[in-house]
Amino acid sequence: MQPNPSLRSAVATEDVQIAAAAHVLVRARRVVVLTGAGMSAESGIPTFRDAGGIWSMFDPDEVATPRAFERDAGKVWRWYAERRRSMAGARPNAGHVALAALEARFAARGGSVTVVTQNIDGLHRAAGSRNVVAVHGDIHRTRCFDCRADGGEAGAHDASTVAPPRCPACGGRLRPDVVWFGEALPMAAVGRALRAIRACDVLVSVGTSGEVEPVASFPLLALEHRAVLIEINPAPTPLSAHAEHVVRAGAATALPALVEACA
Ligand code: BV8
Ligand code: ZN
Repeated sequence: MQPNPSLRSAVATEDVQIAAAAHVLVRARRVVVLTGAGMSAESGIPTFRDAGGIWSMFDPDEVATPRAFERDAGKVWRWYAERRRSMAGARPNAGHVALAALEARFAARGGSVTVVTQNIDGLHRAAGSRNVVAVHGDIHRTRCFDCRADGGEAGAHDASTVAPPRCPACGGRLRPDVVWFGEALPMAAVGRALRAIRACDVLVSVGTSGEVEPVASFPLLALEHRAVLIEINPAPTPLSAHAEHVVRAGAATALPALVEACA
């Protein structure tokens, strides 16, 4: 008699979940790891939609849309400057470091690991990951709201400005180089991400609620191309039902264990 699936999943401890996921991952050649804010939670950077998250304290329509910037550019600039200040001490956690090690290991055997991240904190690159596609931009960079010219490092301006600095090319206002609601994602980044997703054998979704489009549909695209989906998240998401393997744990514990199990 087959064990009751809900009973089986209820008793499947984290170790069993990790072993099952590793069994698939170790046989893959091309892997995509899709990360969201939960990836950086154990680096001390708040998520958006968990209890007490960023959107429980701020209204995205007030600080994360082009309209918000047109309405009050100073308020948006200061909000991002405060977020940069609050993440200044954040360091890559063991999950980021494990992904960088996984990329090196797969490259050494002719495979690939591509990190497609919604995070704007730069922690994957800081951990040593090289093949990183930041589809929602980079909080540490600026560009011109008016002519889109590169505005350089954001930190260079933070100390003195309460209003957005001026664009060196056209005199317009600089903005954070991130993707706001209602804005298209950078085409080059999306192109790179979609190529990797269409070609991957395994997609590991880590620390994302799967609520923000178009990224929320990326794992389904991988499934359409016959990839195996693994989800690492302490909480269920709309993706969980589509995942062949689920690890109900935090990124900083699950990823090192998973990478270790693939050694
Ligand atoms: C677009 C800015 C079209 C950067 C962000 C109505 C009007 C306008 C647009 C729309 C609309 N309805 C729908 C849309 C589309 C909209 C959208 O999807 N809205 C949703 C909310 C309904 N999408 C867009 O607007 C996108 N653009 O569609 O453009 C277009 C096309 C052509 C031409 C013009 C326009 C742009 C989306 C990007 C928005 N930018 N942020 C910033 O300031 O950070 S959104 C924000 O959400 C962040 O980027 C974030 O990365 C992203 C996704 O959130 P998550 O990363 O998943 O984080 P979340 O907090 O939600 O979840 C955390 C998870 O981690 C949880 O599951 C938790 O359980 C887990 N977790 C917690 N701890 C841990 C953990 N996991 C592992 N380990 C742990 N320790
Ligand atoms: Zn300009």
